[in-house]
Amino acid sequence: MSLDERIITEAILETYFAKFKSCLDLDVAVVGGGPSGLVAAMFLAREGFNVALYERKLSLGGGMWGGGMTWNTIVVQKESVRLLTDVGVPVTRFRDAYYTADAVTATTTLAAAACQAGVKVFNCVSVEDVVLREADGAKRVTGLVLNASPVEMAGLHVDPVVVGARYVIEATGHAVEVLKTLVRKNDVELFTPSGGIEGEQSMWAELAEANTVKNTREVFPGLYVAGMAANASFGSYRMGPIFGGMLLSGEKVARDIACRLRDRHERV
Ligand code: 48F
Repeated sequence: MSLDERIITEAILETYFAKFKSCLDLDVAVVGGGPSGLVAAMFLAREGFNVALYERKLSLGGGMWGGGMTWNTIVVQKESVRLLTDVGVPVTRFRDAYYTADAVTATTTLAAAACQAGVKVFNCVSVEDVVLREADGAKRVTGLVLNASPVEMAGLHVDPVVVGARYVIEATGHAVEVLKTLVRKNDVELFTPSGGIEGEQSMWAELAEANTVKNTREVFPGLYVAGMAANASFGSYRMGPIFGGMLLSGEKVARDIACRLRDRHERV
């Protein structure tokens, strides 16, 4: 077969920008492709919602690749095992309610499951801000401000572009970047005890895991937090290389947002 490099370029341009264009008016925009973001996006896409996931790095998976201290095994507790086995990740019982999985298999399989569910993934894209709108005296997050990660990394002065979303899920992990930007730039009060970002506390795996799921909720109109970002927002502990809470958090945020979207569609 003869090859024309111009057609290869055209194929990339047309296909990529058709995907981008189909995401200008999203049901849900997920920021961060770690375990919580991947699971959330996968469940919402399976429900038929228009879901995009934006990840700063080239690779999806966030902090899951390296297990603990680069030893690439992850631990999950019994109640979250089904979220791995359902997508085909082999899980082994270690002792009592502690189970292990290969970190690379878990990461790649969850990423593949999200893609196959229909999530539109934009890797190498950084979320640098949100879109805010005010109606009837109440502010709401209505979209995301995006830039190419290499632009951000090089510190180039290039303006971003914008997509709209009915709901945004912040799943950026410890950094809780989107919320920090929202609070820094705007006079807003969050649905947290202090009205601001409560901040992450030191290691306490048991409480942290339970609280990750409890803290997975709307933190500002239109903006949900999931995964480690939930504990950083509402103020709880870190948990280290146990990942059940991250997976359950992704499932919970997807369920909550799906309910609200369905309610909205029914009422329209
Ligand atoms: O940190 P990360 O894996 O988030 P998570 O789903 O899981 C946390 C665990 O990995 C671990 C833990 C114990 O289980 O505490 O840390 O809460 O993934 C967050 C992803 O978000 C990306 C980042 O590159 C990472 O892959 N990210 C962060 N900020 C942005 C972003 C941003 N502004 N724009 C796009 N992606």
